[in-house]
Amino acid sequence: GSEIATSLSNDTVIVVSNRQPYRHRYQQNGEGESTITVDRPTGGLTAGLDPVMQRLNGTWIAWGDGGADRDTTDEDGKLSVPPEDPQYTLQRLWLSDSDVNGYYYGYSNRALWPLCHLAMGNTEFDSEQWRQYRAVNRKFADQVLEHTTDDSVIWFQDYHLACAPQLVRSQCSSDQFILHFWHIPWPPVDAFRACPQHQELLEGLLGNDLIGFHVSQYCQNFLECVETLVEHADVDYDSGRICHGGRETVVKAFPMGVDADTIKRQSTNVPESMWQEFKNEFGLASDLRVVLGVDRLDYTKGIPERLQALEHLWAERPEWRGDFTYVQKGSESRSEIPAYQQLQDRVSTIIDRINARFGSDDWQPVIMIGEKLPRDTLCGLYRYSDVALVSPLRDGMNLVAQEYVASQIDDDGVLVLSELAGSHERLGDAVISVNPYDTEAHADAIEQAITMPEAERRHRSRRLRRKVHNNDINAWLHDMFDTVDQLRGNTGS
Ligand code: GDG
Repeated sequence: GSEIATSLSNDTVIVVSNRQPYRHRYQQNGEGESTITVDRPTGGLTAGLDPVMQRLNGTWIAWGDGGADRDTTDEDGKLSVPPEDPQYTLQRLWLSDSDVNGYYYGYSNRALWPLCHLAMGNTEFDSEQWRQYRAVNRKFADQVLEHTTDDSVIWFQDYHLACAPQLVRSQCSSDQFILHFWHIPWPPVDAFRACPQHQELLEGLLGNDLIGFHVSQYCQNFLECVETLVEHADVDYDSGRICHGGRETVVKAFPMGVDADTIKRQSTNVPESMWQEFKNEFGLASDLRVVLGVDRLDYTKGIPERLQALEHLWAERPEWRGDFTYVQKGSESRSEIPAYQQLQDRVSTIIDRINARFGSDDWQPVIMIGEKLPRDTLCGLYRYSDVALVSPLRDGMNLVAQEYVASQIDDDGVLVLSELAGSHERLGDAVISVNPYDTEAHADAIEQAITMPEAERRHRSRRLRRKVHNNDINAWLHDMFDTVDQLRGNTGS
């Protein structure tokens, strides 16, 4: 890998996230004995950041979950990782069931997640959950302070930790640099002000020296929230600088990328025979075309809207019945929360209806795959599918769209992408754009994708792949750490 931020010396970087990069699990073997296995980081941020942390020998603080996690760490929750070749410290933080219910399934995912995605109907503001959210943020902040040295760079991840930066800031000197990457959208001020805790959330985040969002619109929204809702804050929109309480916070867009080279290699290594086996396993005829969707089962991903567009297409244009099957790779997510159970039920109902309405003895219109697939199988699915449908109603970035592009080593797949996903900002001019709420236009877009001539598919795919490779996860990390260097007064390299 290439060098990142040469001015960062060893032991200075502290990453703080809800999810940990290595998770231990007990597993029963054939003889009924239990052994401990470790889950490696897969995909997205953890996979991109893990090699950087290995080089920098830093510390990663995260929620440690379950008995096997406890049994693999020392008394203080410390573990050197990767387990077989220790390079940096994983500091696990223990939470009670009540903490997890209040902080994670409560305030994070019933208040902040729907609020930031403008799903106001799913938003609950519960003051007890808020207290638990703040208390858990305090626990994270205390752990950070335990590990902080004079020149630490402390990097918070995401919406689970909005209060922690200010809690850390108020107890350490200004030599430490605190940054935060917010992985989901930031809502416009008119929506955000509905949150009873808006003031504390903004003040928590203003403990950071730098806040990153995926796209400039979220930065703009955040700056407007600060200007409107925080007293005595000066906002400069052009530079993204906020002055408050004698300190400065910079807000900047860092559109996240994927590990494009690894995805390319993985999809190259998947033989055509694997694809035939996959089709056999799921009862798909060998000459049937496949249209693909890959999502967590989340109400922000626009899955019912996508299924309705497909239903509309098969109803209005029967010539497409039997031409392709839609494969929905949908992993269950946050099932403890009623809105997620409702979404799962709704998706199943629509799929059953479509299959009953159009299916025949030798063709099933929609197939649902619930199990988590290994990374290389997923890359194979991306590579050999004819079309991918990515139709969120709102999405911070959406990495599936970029992963699909990076897997198109034969340059023949077509991506239909929602205008409401962050990734549309970069990929928009080479995909088929869609407003997922407009069922007829959505159906037209799917038809356009399945009928696109080969020359146009190749042309678009090459352009998309270039964008995704030029703006991969390493470019993102570089960009972020370069900005940290500049703001700390180093020129970096
Ligand atoms: C949040 C923001 C932002 C899915 N199924 C399987 C599997 N996946 C992997 C995908 C992809 C990841 O899950 C999903 O990432 P997304 O970006 O699409 O969506 P969120 O989970 O909502 O992520 C989002 C992201 O944070 C990063 O900032 O882009 O906007 O909402 O990597 O590949 N991976 C495997 N098997 C599966 O079955 N191995």
